[in-house]
Amino acid sequence: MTVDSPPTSDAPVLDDDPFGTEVLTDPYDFHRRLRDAGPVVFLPRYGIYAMGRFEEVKASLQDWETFVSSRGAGLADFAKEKPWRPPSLLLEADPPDHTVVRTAMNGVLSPRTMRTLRERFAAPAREIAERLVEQGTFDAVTDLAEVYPLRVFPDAVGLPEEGRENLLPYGGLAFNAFGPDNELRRNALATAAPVQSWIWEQCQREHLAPGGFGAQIWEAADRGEITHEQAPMLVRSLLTAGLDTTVYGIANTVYALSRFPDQWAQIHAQPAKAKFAYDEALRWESPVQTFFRTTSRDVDVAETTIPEGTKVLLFLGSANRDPRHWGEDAEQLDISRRTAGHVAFGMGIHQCVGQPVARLETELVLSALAERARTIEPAGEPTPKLNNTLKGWASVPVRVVPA
Ligand code: OVM
Repeated sequence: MTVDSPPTSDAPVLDDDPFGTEVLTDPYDFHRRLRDAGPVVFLPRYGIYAMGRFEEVKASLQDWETFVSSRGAGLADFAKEKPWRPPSLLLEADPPDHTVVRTAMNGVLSPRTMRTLRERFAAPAREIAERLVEQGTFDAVTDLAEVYPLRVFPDAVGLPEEGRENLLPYGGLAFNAFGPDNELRRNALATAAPVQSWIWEQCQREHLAPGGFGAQIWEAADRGEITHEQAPMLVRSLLTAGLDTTVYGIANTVYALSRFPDQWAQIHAQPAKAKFAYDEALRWESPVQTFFRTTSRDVDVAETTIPEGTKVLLFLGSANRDPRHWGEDAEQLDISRRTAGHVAFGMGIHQCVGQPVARLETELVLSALAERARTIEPAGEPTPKLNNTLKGWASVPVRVVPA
């Protein structure tokens, strides 16, 4: 093949744009067609391969030697184009480099750290839930999902108060930047410079309060687990991936439960079931819909040979609804389902390192709400929020009836 010939493949082909408004707004019909077309599908629009079935998505996530991350987790191939920012040492790295920083990060975001945070995270969760239930009608995004993580997470990192309004835009930017050069990505990058420079400044040691995740990362450098050059980059990972993800996760969970009243009834009766509701909601509407990998060699998947150096788009959100794995009721929200193995947090060596924090936040705020609200129902049309990677809502009006 010459450089100018159109990319071709004998794999099944879909002409859809997975980053177009239609699919980003409501991806589920496309997911179905993607899964039904085959285990691996060619998308000529971008000259990439895509996988939407659970089995192949999971296998690819686990095979980090073939499906590498060091060439970027977005459409851009770092072997061919300059990344929009210095690559993440975690997300956009392979072993052995990845292993060292990941081990240090696991230490900071450990179960032991979570135990020390539980009480500090619980009080604001109760306070917010109480106020919203009293209010009766509220927006699950702007009054809850964007409020609670911002109350607890920046303090847990040890950030200064000033400039925190940059955090959500930066996360939105980073997740849009995984996509193609479309309007979402261009608009996000156009206004990025001041946000980026604020973020990088906060990653430096002098801005990070003692005891927080940020200071603990720097202490790991003092102990020689990582270098002092790596420390601010790992703080940057926290600031990139630690906030939007939980905002979308909480909003999507409340959205899901407000559409399945019998499932809310179960967590109202037993608020300890909030953690099962969270996993099932993440499966049902995964905040992180897609990640790319790049092939490090020619690899056969089913009947198709994917050539070396090809971008492969893995549809986490589609794998999580694949009836081949989850059964014919995959599109139903059922908090009693065995959700273990869902790929909403990824799978394998890159599986979300912040997962314990996300779980702590969501379980606390959801159980606080479930205790106080007997029912929850839609109180108006939700407004989608479009992002090249994240699936979620700008607004989800709901009404609750106090217990
Ligand atoms: C990072 C990172 C990790 C996971 C997701 C992500 C923007 C970023 O290390 O910066 O999305």
